[in-house]
Amino acid sequence: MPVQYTFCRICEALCGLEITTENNRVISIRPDKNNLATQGFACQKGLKQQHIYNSPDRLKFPMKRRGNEWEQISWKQALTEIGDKVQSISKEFHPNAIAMYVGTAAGFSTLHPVFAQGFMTGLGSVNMFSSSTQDCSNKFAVSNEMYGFPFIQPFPDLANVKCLIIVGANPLISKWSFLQVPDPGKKLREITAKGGKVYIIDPRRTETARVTGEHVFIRPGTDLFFYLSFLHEIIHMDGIKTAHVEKHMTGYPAIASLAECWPAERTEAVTGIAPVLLKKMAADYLAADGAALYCSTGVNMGKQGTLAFWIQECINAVTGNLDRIGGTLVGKGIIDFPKFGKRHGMLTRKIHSRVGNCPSVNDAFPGAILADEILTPGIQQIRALFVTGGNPLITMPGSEKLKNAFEQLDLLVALDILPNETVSLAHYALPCTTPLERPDLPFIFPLMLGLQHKPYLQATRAIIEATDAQRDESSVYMDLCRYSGFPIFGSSFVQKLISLFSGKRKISAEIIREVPQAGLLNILLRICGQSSFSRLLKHPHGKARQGHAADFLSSRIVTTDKKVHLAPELLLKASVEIDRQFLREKTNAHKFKLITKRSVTTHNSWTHNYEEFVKAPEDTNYLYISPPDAARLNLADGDLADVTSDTGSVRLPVRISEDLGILTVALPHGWGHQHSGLNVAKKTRGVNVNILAADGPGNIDQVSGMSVLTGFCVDVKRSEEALVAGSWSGKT
Ligand SMILES: Nc1nc2c(c(=O)[nH]1)N[C@H]1C(S)=C(S)[C@@H](COP(=O)(O)OP(=O)(O)OC[C@H]3O[C@@H](n4cnc5c(=O)[nH]c(N)nc54)[C@H](O)[C@@H]3O)O[C@H]1N2
Ligand SMILES: Nc1nc2c(c(=O)[nH]1)N[C@H]1C(S)=C(S)[C@@H](COP(=O)(O)OP(=O)(O)OC[C@H]3O[C@@H](n4cnc5c(=O)[nH]c(N)nc54)[C@H](O)[C@@H]3O)O[C@H]1N2
Ligand code: SF4
Ligand SMILES: [Mo]
Repeated sequence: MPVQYTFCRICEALCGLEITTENNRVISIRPDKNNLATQGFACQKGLKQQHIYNSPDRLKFPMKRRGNEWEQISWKQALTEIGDKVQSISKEFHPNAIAMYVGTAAGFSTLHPVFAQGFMTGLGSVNMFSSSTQDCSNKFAVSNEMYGFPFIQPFPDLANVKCLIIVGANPLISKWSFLQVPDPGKKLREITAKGGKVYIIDPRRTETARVTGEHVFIRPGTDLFFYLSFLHEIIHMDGIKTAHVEKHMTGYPAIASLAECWPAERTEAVTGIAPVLLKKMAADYLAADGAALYCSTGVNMGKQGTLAFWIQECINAVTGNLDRIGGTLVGKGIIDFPKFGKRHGMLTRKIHSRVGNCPSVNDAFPGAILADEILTPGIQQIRALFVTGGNPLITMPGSEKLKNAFEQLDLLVALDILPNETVSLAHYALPCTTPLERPDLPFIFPLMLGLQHKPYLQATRAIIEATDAQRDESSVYMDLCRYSGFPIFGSSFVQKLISLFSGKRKISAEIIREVPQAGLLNILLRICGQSSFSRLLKHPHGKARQGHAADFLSSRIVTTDKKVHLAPELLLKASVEIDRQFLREKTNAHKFKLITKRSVTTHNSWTHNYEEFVKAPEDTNYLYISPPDAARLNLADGDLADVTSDTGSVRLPVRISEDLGILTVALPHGWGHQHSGLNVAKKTRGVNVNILAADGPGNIDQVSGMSVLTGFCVDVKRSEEALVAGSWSGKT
């Protein structure tokens, strides 16, 4: 049976896979021991992904919904009807009346997000939304201000770091974010085995904290105050590399004066971190020959995610740890992307939304205003929405309002592989190929930003062919442009050229066009000065690239004065909120706060349709609560609790866990599948946590548009409803 090598495109670890196929079917998936970077590491999701794709629920043909009934239609009918509707809405109202939401799965393909953007550019609509404002826009917004381009993201040099402080990340489960690190547990153990220090700052004693390092509890949503005190203590410990700061940075006095009011003794009241412990961490950080602070979604999704990340980056910079071996490094992609992007004005456009006047980040608006953009009357009111590789109904805040808004759309089109909750409300579902059915390169972070522990490049061909009418998204967007009467990227030349080289495929009675994906990936590689796609395929386990170097400050920073801007005006202006936030935290100190929690086999909202991943008792999400809090509320394991926020209320069973801090409850997201076309997931009992999260322009981070999905206040009480035969009503 033929064996092929590829890499997984579900999460950022991009694990090398060895896949055996027979008659165009995947027989087995094993980790590729010889993959240059991932060396035999892979997780259950990656190794069993074929079962998710082979589900009888898989979208196979374009589908049109009439009421609750779905009808199979031809591509021609789908494209004609959608194209006509796009044209009429655009003409009658405004191109901005047509919007798009790009989900995470789109980001894991090279061509999908490019062609999705090409469709929107061709259409002339600025109403782009993406999952970034649910996980990381704060990082893009800060980097744009400090380093001159959003896609400059320093990452810890794990091979050499001597003191690593991880804040709000759980790499053992998530496999890191903004850095490709397969087998994170091994990497972390290697740091401590060599005598290095690892601290994990998290409201929950996580799986990562169990592997190695010292766990430090923090009250959710207070990371900014931890960082401010850390900076304060470092200044008082004489830890600033003054000459280095003067040479490479501007704005130091402003951040020093900001940190001055926040000694560890003051912030303990909200963070719960004892001053002696915080000072010990700061001392360890300064003493280390190479140290790094790293944060991820636990910080990003909090109310102060932007300011917190800003201060983190300032600390790494002023202590001389930014751009040094053993500190944080700035990777190199296959092209100098910041320089290229800056020259071509990419991703730095500053536009504001119609509702709430919110700024765009990376040319996308905050997801949390999408419902209001649909519901607020006006010529540019959103009337049509394309959802591509995402499931906003489950993953965005204010799910109930969003559902109501989606139901009012004149046109909702979803490009997906499965009939998720968003698809259930769509007028048209367009079936797409899975990662195993398309050729590809690693996604944008490793490819263009060099966010890789070990730099290498890999290409893959399609492992199997699509069996039914599924198409890759770039082909679908090319056709959507054609039928909507405008060229992709607004360029007739590009549209004609790609069409000229497009192949043809027969599906049932129709002939459809296929974009030359490998050819386009080849052009991308060649423009970036790399060897061809077919040559790269000759390295099935990846091809090594040059190692990382500490040459960012000396030669690659793209601010106009070539210096790191420690105190950008935009962030300083936002910092006036800090005092008020501190008071709010103090006032709310007696309330429960809700945090996030991921598990190995669930990936956001979309791997719940495979029996093995959701076998009872893992057929629901649970509310994790500490033993003292559970005792106080008279809750035993399995009892039902009602969790209520200002926005909504959910009911679910509790699991008592020693790992939670006091007044902290953890609630996994991605559940609430009872109304989808996913026949396995549908039977699961979990609830959608985002019913509790608030949407709207007043509830987002004003600089980055980030939704607040962790660290917000909730009320928890024992439910009056008894658990009957393992079921409950879910939403209260
Ligand atoms: N409360 C709370 N909310 C959260 C989070 C949290 O921690 N807590 N996490 C947030 C995070 S980090 C993120 S990134 C967002 C994710 O938000 P989304 O991107 O909206 O959600 P996903 O569940 O990842 O949806 C991915 C969809 O893509 C489909 N898909 C998979 N592969 C392909 C493909 O190759 N092509 C196409 N066309 N579709 C494909 C899947 O079937 C699924 O429907 O959610 C966020 N929401
Ligand atoms: N198995 C699995 N892997 C995934 C995903 C998945 O859903 N499942 N999703 C993928 C995606 S899209 C992303 S973006 C990445 C995310 O990768 P990570 O950012 O590592 O995400 P999490 O595992 O949710 O880790 C966040 C941590 O922050 C903690 N936390 C919550 N609130 C706070 C807070 O206020 N302060 C602090 N200091 N900590 C807090 C949580 O307890 C948790 O341990 O993971 C990716 N990998
Ligand atoms: S960790 Fe799992 S899901 Fe992520 S890339 Fe590796 S195999 Fe795929
Ligand atoms: Mo994410």
